[in-house]
Amino acid sequence: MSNQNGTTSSDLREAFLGVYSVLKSELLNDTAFEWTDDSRQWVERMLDYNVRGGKLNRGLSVIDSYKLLKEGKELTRDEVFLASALGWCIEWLQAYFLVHDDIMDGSHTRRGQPCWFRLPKVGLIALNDGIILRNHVARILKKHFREKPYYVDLIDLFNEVEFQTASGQMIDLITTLEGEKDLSKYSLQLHRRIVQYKTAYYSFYLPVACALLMAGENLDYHVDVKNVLIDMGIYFQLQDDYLDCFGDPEKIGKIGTDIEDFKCSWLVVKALEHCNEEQKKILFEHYGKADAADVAKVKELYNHIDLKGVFADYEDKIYERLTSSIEAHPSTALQAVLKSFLGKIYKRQK
Ligand code: DMA
Ligand code: MG
Ligand code: MG
Ligand code: MG
Repeated sequence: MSNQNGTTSSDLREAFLGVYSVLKSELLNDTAFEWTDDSRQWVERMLDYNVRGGKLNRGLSVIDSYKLLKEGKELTRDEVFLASALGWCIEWLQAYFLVHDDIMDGSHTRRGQPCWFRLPKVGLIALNDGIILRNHVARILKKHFREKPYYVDLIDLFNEVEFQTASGQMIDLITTLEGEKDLSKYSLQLHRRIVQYKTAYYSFYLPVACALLMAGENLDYHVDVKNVLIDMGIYFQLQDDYLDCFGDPEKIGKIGTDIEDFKCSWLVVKALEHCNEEQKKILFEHYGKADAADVAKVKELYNHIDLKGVFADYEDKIYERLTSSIEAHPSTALQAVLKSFLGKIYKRQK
């Protein structure tokens, strides 16, 4: 994804990538485990496959945000390392969620390659790999932040956000249960609840909260920043829902499964709003079926009612609304943090 504000200079990006190698090597030499060549190779391959290779937006946002909070003051090497390590903790956490999400969603590809669990040698070992990824976060935090005054707050932050995300995943999944497939229960309100929990906290609030803690701030005083970030996260997941159906798989690196999976996607909620009775029947008949012909019917209907146009209008409105809430914020440093986030996702294609 392009960084329209150019806030992460290429050397910060390079420093960030360098920290990955340091963290990986520490984890592969963790003395709490008696390593063998096999086990070390497994973890290394698992990390390179699942942690690297995303857009790294969430991870890079921590340094970006920290730098903006410091209002342009040059960061020390130590600060760059620590902000990068926190950024990587978010990337690790996300890798854990995605490895499990792809199993639960029955997905085939992720980041332009087969989902980890689809590899013949991996299969359901991927479940345990997910748990290891989550444990790595705690180990990175312990190694590098144990002596910091904000260590307890960091641990608590990661725990809270993990709980919120897992709860969001739960409601995303239980709304699709076989035998209870009833489109009429799908509403914008339900959609908002799902995406706020499954995406917004870990993708948007977490990076900024990490930067704030590193800068010595008390998160209780930043509820308004949190609210704007959650709205931005909801907008981001709405784009994810849109791209699941209309995005270019080459660009987004994954093939959508929301229609097959009977997901409470923003698209189906909006379709229900714009359909006449006859079109609704088509939707009820074909939504949530694995067959390509059923999926095609649903997509044809989406085109018929011009959901792309509905989305484009909505996107403009959200952008305006978010911009004005950002501009209402008293701190210019925090305004810059929030604007940088918004600039990175507005009209994204991947
Ligand atoms: C993603 O929801 C949420 C988490 C916590 C991974 P999703 O299934 O829509 O994501 P994707 O489209 O990337 O599979
Ligand atoms: Mg998924
Ligand atoms: Mg999912
Ligand atoms: Mg999706």
